[in-house]
Amino acid sequence: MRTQVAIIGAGPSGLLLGQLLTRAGIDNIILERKSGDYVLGRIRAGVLEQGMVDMMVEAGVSERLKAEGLVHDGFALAFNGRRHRIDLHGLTGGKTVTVYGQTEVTRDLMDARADAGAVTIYEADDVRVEGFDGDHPKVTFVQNGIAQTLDCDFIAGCDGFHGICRQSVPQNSITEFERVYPFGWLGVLADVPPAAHELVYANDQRGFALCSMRSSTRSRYYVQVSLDERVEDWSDDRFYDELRRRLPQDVADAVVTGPSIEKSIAPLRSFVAEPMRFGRLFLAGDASHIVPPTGAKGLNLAASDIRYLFDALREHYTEKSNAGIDGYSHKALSRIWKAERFSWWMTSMLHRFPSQSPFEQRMQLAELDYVASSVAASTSVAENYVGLPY
Ligand code: RFL
Ligand code: PHB
Repeated sequence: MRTQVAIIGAGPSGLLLGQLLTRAGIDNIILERKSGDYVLGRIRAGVLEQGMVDMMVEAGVSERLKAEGLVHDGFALAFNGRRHRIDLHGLTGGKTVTVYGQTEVTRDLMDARADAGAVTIYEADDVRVEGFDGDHPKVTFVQNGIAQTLDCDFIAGCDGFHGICRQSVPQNSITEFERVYPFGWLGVLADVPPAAHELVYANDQRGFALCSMRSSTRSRYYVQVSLDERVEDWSDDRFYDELRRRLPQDVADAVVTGPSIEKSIAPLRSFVAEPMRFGRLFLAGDASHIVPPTGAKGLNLAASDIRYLFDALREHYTEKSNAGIDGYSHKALSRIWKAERFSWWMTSMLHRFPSQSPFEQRMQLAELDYVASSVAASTSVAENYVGLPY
């Protein structure tokens, strides 16, 4: 088998890159370890920056996003019995975010790929990437018990945090930076109308809580939990009780309860691997960096990586220039580190840390009070939340 770009992973990064390449006439094959249904079953991100929405338009997959996505002009920070609205639209000269689930993004991209007749090999086992330091990289894998080889010009490692691409790079050519947080998020998805029209991020004595949504009839809620909590110990009733206790009274009163259709605990981590290019292997998305979800940046960073990577590959094939390829890692990382900073800062400001002293708690509240009382500070939050320019 041969293709121009071998893409490892059919998450949002791999599918978006594949769709853009296919539309530009650049041949690509995606290899995915799981089944398509399994990938679609993961409930993850819900907030898209304008830059990501624009890329979905460019990829020709924005019809449902435009019809069903909810445009949000602001969100609320709740703390110490108060609420402060970050007016995204007003503070950024008209920018907004769009609430549209990662599951839907993935579904739209999978459907478009199928329509275009581009190849995705699901349930590909034992995927290995080789020869990327020379001119003839290849990917080997096992399909239905049969060993296969895919020769290619480039390999795009879009295989997420636990993927094999990053792990295939010699240890002395990669540097990793990491912070693991001493808590996780317990998330519930339920077919009930959202408690508030806009997202509410709450800093409470009992821990962080977030009210989010997928549509006017589907809510997504999270509460901070310690890492030894087990999802089996959280009945829906226990979850809603805990959520309500952490929210401002009027929001708590507006929470409509209903059976959860998904419930899971996600650990929180900040992580960056540098660089993102190793000869003819590129890393993109969660394969090269992780942010805690508090800033709603993970999926959006995957999209900005693909912006730079797609432009670089298109330049290589259509303009015979390697400038984009040579600049990819530096360009992507400078945006990534700023999103890492924002996500770390939002996480630090909004969660209860087990080791937190009374002084540190006061510092959190002072920080929130400052954001709420300063247009400059609110503007900084808003411009990061809507997404820094590509
Ligand atoms: P993915 O989605 O992990 O996809 C990687 C794919 O690669 C496959 N794979 C392999 N395939 C072949 N061979 C191998 N050896 C392979 N190893 C792995 C995997 O099966 C998978 O299909 O990475 P990608 O595409 O880079 O996308 C990244 C996003 O999924 C992620 O950043 C976001 O979900 C993060 N995130 C959020 N991001 C936002 O921008 N806004 C949000 O509101 C937001 N909320 C969240 C989140 C992530 C969460 N969790 C559970 C981690 C909320 C949560 C709870
Ligand atoms: C979500 O809806 O899943 C969501 C929204 C905002 C975040 C994180 C997750 O910051």
